[in-house]
Amino acid sequence: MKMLLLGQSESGKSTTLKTMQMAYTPKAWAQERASWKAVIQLNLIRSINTIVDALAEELSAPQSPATRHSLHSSDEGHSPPTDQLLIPQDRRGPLMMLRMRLTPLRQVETDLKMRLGAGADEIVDASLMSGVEAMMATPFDDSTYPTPSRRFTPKEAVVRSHRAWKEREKARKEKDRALTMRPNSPSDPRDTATDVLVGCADDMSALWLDPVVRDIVRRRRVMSQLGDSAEYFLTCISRIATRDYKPSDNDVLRARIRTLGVQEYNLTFEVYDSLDDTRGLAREWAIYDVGGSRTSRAAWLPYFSDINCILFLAPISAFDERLAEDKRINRLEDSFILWLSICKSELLKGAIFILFMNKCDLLESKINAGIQVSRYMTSYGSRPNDFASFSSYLKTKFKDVQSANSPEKRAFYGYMTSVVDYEATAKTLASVRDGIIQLHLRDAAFVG
Ligand SMILES: Nc1nc2c(ncn2[C@@H]2O[C@H](COP(=O)(O)OP(=O)(O)OP(=O)(O)O)[C@@H](O)[C@H]2O)c(=O)[nH]1
Ligand SMILES: [Mg+2]
Repeated sequence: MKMLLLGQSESGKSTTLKTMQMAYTPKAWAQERASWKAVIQLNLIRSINTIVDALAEELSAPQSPATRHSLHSSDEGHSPPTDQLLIPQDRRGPLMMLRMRLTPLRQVETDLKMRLGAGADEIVDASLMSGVEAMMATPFDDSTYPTPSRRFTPKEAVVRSHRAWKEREKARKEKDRALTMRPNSPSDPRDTATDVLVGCADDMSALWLDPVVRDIVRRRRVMSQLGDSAEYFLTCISRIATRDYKPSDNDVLRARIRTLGVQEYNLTFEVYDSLDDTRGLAREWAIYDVGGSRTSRAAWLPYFSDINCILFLAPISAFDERLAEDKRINRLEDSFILWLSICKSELLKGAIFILFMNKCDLLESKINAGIQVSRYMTSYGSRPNDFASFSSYLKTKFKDVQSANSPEKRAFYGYMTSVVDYEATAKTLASVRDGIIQLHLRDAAFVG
């Protein structure tokens, strides 16, 4: 069975793949889990450095008129209305010191990025720099490229270069193990990232918990620049910034590293129901995980030709967000453009389609926080601003797009998911997998 994971960047494709690895190849996964430590450390450090940047800007910014006024009043001997100060006078010194003590994290961020390769950098807004073609929403459209051929894509190079970080991290872990097996051996002398993190643990917690810093983070909307897992890692500082930290499955599901190109995973299921498995359908799956940004989508087409199943992820919490690679485009709109194009693809007409309307947990939080959907999606009109109404509206919309654009009649299989929830996702995936196998067997019997 061949499955292709599709969807825009940060839709949750790689996270879904990790769930499959955890559920179906647990022994192989146990070997891989530790290699995610560096990614998690980088995710945490990047968040801390971004918060420090915001703090630094506020510390060096000219005082606001209200602040100037209050300082002036203070000069004249009146007590300043400190609630008007962005950073109260008595907190400036301690926060400057805190900032200085966190400086070593800059070098660690650079080093970890070097170690992990290009995927460690999030994509930046390229809309003003690159040509129009590079930023097309669907450069894989059948009509755009007549004859797909994997020979002409740099697949091998891309796969190798992307996998490289995992292989390097695994090799590092092996070396660490050999080193620490020696009697009286100190901890790995090369692991300066962990050393610095451990040294900065208390200051990182102090920064994250500081009410003044919290206020800066809120006012400057820092969390929205940081991706969906930043808060998770920031609330786990004391657990992660320790010398013997070992990533848990939940940590790995939250860890973010961008996928470059197309990655092929051959999963031989260690755990599977035997069903009717005479042809190994339930056992051997090739899964292709792609990079989802607009700059990566031209590489998808060669993988369309002999695929059995498309698992499409649409992060529905992103109704109020814009694409990282092109800030002019609303993310939900981009998901619909992608979905339409995938549905109408002639090359994919024989494939089973599964849709995950993902990040439901984040959608629920946004709606509970009072964010109005209709401000961002005018077609939603005056419908109720609650999770159930909006999610069912979207489900109908995705279904309508599919039935209006598929070259042949095809069943709609749509699921509401939060793929960082392992238990729920594993259950959904199990029923998806059984369904795919049964459909495949039925079609094979029909054809044969
Ligand atoms: N809260 C929450 N976070 C999620 C969910 N799905 C994915 N994430 C997080 O979103 C981030 C991006 O997920 P990825 O799986 O890396 O996204 P991707 O689709 O592979 O992105 P590209 O490789 O850039 O195409 C990760 O930090 C995930 O942990 C979800 O349902 N809820
Ligand atoms: Mg990915």
